[in-house]
Amino acid sequence: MNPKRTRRRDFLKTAPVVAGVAAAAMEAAGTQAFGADAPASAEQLRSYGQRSHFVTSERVGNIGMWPTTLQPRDYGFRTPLQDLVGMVTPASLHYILSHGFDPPEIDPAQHRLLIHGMVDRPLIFTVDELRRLPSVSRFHFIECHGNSAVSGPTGPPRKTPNATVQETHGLTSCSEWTGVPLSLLFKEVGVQKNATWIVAEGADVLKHTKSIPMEKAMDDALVAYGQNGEPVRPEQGFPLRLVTPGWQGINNVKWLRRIYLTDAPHMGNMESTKYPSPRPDGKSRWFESQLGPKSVITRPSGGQRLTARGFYEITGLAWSGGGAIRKVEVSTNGGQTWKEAEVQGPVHPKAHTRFRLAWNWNGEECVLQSRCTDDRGQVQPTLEQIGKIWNVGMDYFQSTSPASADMGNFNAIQPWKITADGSVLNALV
Ligand SMILES: Nc1nc2c(c(=O)[nH]1)N[C@H]1C(S)=C(S)[C@@H](COP(=O)(O)O)O[C@H]1N2
Ligand SMILES: [Mo]
Repeated sequence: MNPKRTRRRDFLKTAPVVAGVAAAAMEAAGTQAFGADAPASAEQLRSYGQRSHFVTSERVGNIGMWPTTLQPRDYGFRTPLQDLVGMVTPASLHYILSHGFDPPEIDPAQHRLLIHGMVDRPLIFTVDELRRLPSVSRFHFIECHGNSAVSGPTGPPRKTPNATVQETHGLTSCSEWTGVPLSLLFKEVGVQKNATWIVAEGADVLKHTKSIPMEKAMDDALVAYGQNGEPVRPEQGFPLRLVTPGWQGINNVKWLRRIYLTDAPHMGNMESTKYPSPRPDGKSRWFESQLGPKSVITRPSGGQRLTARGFYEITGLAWSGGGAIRKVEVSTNGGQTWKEAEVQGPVHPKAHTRFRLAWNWNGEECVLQSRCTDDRGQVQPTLEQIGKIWNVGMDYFQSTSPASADMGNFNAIQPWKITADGSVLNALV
């Protein structure tokens, strides 16, 4: 007999229990829902759709406020990964990291992109002119390199037992980006031989700038005007943003208005002060731009509760700045043994990839975790392995010192502990 079938049938034995719980929960939710906000009018829904007003999943801004003196706004807003299905993040739930500022108000008809510096023909493009050029659409994640590491108000989420996956991993999102390859624009302006770096600048208050090596710019960078089938959202850089697939979020300059070609990195504000995050082994972290392989179980995850023993689908997301996800393994016993999870299509390079594994919870305490491998053979490390590379012990990860709170490119395997009463807790540190 097909072993897969047998397993599925075993799970179905427990189905009545699951269904019973669900029916009761639905009834409770239904009663409450009548008190919720009034739904949008049918007319409003026809002109531009909204989700059902019963759906309340939202971004949470909990990194802390900085710089408070200029504009008191949360520094970052995290994506509710626990509520997402599939591999696309709705644009309205894409995480936001704008260094504490509201998006600038930009009229796309007035907006210009200037490309100059070491070029034969400096050029200015309108958004309409860019839209006339050959375009590409590609799925890519954008992840802040501080994801899973930077502090929240209660300290680094990695050492907070009741942290949710939104808090531990919510600074990554995945969209279909549409735009013009930067290499094509560079053909138009004529790149000079000595131009080895580009400096991209945004139109925001801080004039965010980032130096990027020419090699990356020519490889797969995009000047994007589209996100998930519509114009890029204001918080994500409307009307133009740079997309640097698989590289630290900071390179994906929003409200893009200028690209300067030069022969050395520019060392702008963000790249020379907040972002080099010195490693504990004393090495600087300048231009360590590509993000490593990373995955996390989003269901069940921190703060959720298993209501009864029996069947659950374990599901989550995997991604790598190095390429496409080739394999995801899941352990339900704290890493003693691993099973290969089903990698669910579509699988795109440098994009979130959904995985899932059928699981039967026997009601006992256990630890769930996932580990991914990309198509370069890079494997997601454990916390212990990261400690070895950085030459620190586990006590380093316990500490709340600013240096350790700021560590970048943190891609450790994330364990979730299921307690006997079904609670799900962060078990990383
Ligand atoms: N112009 C501009 N671009 C920016 C930023 C910014 O503050 N201003 N933040 C950067 C950082 S640190 C990150 S992680 C990503 C976040 O992109 P998102 O807000 O679309 O998620 O944008 C990058 N691009
Ligand atoms: Mo970032």
